[in-house]
Amino acid sequence: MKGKMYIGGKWIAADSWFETRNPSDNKIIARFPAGTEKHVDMAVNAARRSFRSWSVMPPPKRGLILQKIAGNLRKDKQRLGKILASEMGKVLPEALGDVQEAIDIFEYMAGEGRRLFGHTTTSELKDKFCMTVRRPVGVVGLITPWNFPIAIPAWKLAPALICGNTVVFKPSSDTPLCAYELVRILVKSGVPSGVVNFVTGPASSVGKRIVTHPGIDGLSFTGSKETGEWIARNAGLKKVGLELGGKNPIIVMDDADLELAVEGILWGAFGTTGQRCTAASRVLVQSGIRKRLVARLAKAANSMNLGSPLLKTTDVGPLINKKAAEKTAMYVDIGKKEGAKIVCGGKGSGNFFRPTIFENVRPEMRIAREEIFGPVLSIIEFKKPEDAIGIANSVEYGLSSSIYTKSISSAFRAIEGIEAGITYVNSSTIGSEVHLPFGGVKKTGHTREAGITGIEEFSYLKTVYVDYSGKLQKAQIDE
Ligand code: UN1
Repeated sequence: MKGKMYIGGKWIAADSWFETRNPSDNKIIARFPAGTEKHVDMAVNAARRSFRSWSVMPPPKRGLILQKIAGNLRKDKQRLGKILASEMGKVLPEALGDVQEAIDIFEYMAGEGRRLFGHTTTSELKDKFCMTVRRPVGVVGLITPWNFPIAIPAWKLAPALICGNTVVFKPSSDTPLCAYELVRILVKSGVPSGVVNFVTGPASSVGKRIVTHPGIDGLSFTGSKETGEWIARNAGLKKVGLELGGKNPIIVMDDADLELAVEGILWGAFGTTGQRCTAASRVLVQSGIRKRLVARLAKAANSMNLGSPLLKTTDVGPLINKKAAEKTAMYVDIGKKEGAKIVCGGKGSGNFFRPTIFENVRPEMRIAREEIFGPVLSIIEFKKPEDAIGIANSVEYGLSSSIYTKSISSAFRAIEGIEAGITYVNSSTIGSEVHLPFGGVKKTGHTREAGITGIEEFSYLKTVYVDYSGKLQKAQIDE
């Protein structure tokens, strides 16, 4: 199968192609055009030309198109789920969840078309009215990762579109097929020509040009910290949204419900093969429950089945590609050299890697600080409750976090003390819902996506003063 780019309402190819493969068996699934700077320029021009007509369309009308997108995604959910599982490698129930997250955000944002609230307020002067209204940022560049190849583009497209922006969208080169299928649904649902432009190709040409393009007003990127830092240095004065890495802790207190904690840890650490920025990669466990917890985790992790994401018997799918498998293996070596003890896993084959748990991990070890983005969990022991918060905060990231406890005060201490954008109580670190803000602090970036904050990311507030006094009134000067 040969995919296409979509620019100015036309499906187009480029001079050369790249391949997208099934990470389970490395077979080629499709070929996509290797776009260039020239294609980005064409896409920006098309987005610019379509901006006026799209941005003046009443938002509830744009909302109707978003509703159609949600409906068409729902009709196609099973087919899309299978494509997603094959191209990205997450197990089918999770792949269907990825599509569902896209449906949810399009539905939520369709409703925003009838809100897009600003504020009204008072004036210090008579016969004067003050308010704020929301305006679109302009042409926005969306650069998305492979780990949520339909949901994350949707998280960005839905708010961008409802706010009246036009879009240049570059998907990860590991999952262009999922993105292509999403764009086809957008087109089928009535998104007008030029409003969404889809450019596939390498980060070094397409991505760079989007980040530095003078005709782009806003950027939204989800991906690695390194790329995020590069974007922050090179985007100039664009409105930039960054969603970067995580090293998310689960704190397990002595009084935790052990069964519940075990389930949540396995789900957070090994769901999506550990390839979520919200993945639980550290467990901070209190001394009294440590032995029992580790034994239970090791037993359960050892019995997890690796295999094709399409099989019902599979618990853990492959990593996205060879590089990711090598990176995971490298960190396992680093962990061993640092003196941590492997309690299960530690091995891989092809792009598959067994769920791996290290114990005797100290907070200063690299495996406890750096984002591995694979199925590797570090277990760190603590004694006093207050030590847990300190260890949780000892990394440079701050995306998600969790605490398992029966004590209300321990839960609230964690909510207050952990430096992270998200804290779960008695639940894992993954599984955000689209109507709540999603994002982090520290080197995760400070953007909030989804929910009402998705609207904030893709709009600006214009302050409006209406003076109906019929005379020049001077703020701060007139009595
Ligand atoms: C990500 O890994 O980049 O909360 C996003 C979650 C998902 C989104 C993860 N809803 O785990």
